[in-house]
Amino acid sequence: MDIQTVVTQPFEGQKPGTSGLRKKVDVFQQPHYVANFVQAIVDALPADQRRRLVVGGDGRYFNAEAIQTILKLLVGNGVAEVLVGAGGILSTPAVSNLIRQSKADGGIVLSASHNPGGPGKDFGIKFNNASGSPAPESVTQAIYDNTKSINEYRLANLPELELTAGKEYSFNNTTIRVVDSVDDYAQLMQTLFDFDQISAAIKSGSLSLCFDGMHAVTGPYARKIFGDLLGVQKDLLWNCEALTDFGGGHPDPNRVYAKSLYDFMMGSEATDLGAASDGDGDRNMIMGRGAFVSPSDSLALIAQHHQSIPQFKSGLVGVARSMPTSTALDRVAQHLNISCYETPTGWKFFGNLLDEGLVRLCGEESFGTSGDHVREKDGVWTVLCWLSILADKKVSARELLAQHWTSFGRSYYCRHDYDGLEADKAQTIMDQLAGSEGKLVGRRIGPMSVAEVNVFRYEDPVDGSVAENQGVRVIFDDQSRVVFRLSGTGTDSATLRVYLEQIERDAKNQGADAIEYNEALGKFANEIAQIQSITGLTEPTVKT
Ligand code: G16
Repeated sequence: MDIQTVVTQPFEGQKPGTSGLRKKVDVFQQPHYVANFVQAIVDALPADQRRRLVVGGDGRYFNAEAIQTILKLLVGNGVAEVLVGAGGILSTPAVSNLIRQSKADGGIVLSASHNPGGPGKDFGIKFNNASGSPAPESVTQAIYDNTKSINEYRLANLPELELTAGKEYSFNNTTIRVVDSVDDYAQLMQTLFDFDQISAAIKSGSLSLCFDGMHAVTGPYARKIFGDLLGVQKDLLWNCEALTDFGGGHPDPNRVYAKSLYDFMMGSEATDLGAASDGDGDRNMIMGRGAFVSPSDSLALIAQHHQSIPQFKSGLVGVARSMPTSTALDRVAQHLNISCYETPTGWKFFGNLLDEGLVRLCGEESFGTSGDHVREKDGVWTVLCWLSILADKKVSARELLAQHWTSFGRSYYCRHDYDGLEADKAQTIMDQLAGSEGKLVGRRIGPMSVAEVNVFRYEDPVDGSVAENQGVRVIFDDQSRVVFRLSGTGTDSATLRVYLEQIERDAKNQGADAIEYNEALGKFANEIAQIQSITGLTEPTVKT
């Protein structure tokens, strides 16, 4: 097999963001673009850590072409073994699992997650390390540095490979094995949950689930796990045919983009549990009959009821949340007398805590939750956690929420996103907020007054690495908060995220809608961040 050394030049801006390199698909379609970036990944790996790699993506438009290029490149670089998902498809948590199970040196994940797919839409590539975790910043920086100086890459002259499960190819020193996209992951789930208990509840009619796959990667996983193994009827597994453009939708499971599921769960036909997952299967939305469960509450309730989940029967040890995620988890952790870590946004920051066994459950406001079984957030797993809790407690999700709020107080939580901002204006907002403590301390809104304003800085307790400038926190005297940060996953203009959290401890005031409850705080946030005067925007683009 011929190996060609291809002369190339660096591309501007191949800098990984919150979760890998995400750009418009036509940027990735430029000649050399994918090969440059993947060669930069390979070059960032020490020679003895290129033995076995996993490759898979969420199946979005351009996945199939990019996979073929990556296989040529990995053969060209002499990687001994490559495991690739059938059709080039693996959900993000399934990649993480396969890396861990096969003791691979890492994996290459093709996804732009919840961003839309199709011509003119988004694409992405990221690298996960040997523990299955998105690469830490030291590695993404090394990859970025390589992209700036790259002048050649090595490509094997392979034919187009048919990626059917079970196929195996040998070229020079490389073996490529095509694995079923779902099987290993489904087996893992069966070791973590009591499938007999859940399926008995489903089959007896005492527990029902409606799942929306949003025409994204989890469709086949949902059909196998919820349908074949747990007995959920086909007509309750919506949009489970994976499509390269996600059916033209926005595969982001929240109240706005999973609106049909939201409306169904608020209606008279609702099931006990409603759930949706995103483009690459790591995000989730959870609803009970007539109740939206915010991701922060979902995380806190999973922690509270961890004894209903076989994986966590031996105890949680510790838990972690990203900084903007609500403090509901902290209160449960305090009650359980376990540690609660606060990390910057980005799943990669949980990796060390999980690897060290300091935490077993993590989550983020951005519709992500997972445990120590993989090193990615995991949508299907979260649904199984909720099915386990409901099957065990035999109480509705709505009732569980109400009980939780009565015991721990309710963090009324929502997020206002201001999309389409010019990057320099977005930065001006952040800069002026960072220096605003003197001006803001003592400002009142209703009964609350600003107690502290700070810029979040994280020092990793395991390796001492430091992440600066991870968002501005405005903290009130009753622990309510407004957090500001810039999104790191967009592909064109900047997005300012404003996270609103008000803690209501009085049970009789805990039944309101979170978006409405936080309206005044959202206006206050717009004013103190001077969003209107700097950008002209009086209202956020999206409220979730
Ligand atoms: C990615 C990361 C998440 C993070 C989210 C935040 O999610 O994996 O850990 O919370 O980005 O996005 P942003 O920077 O836009 O606020 P995903 O699902 O896009 O991979």
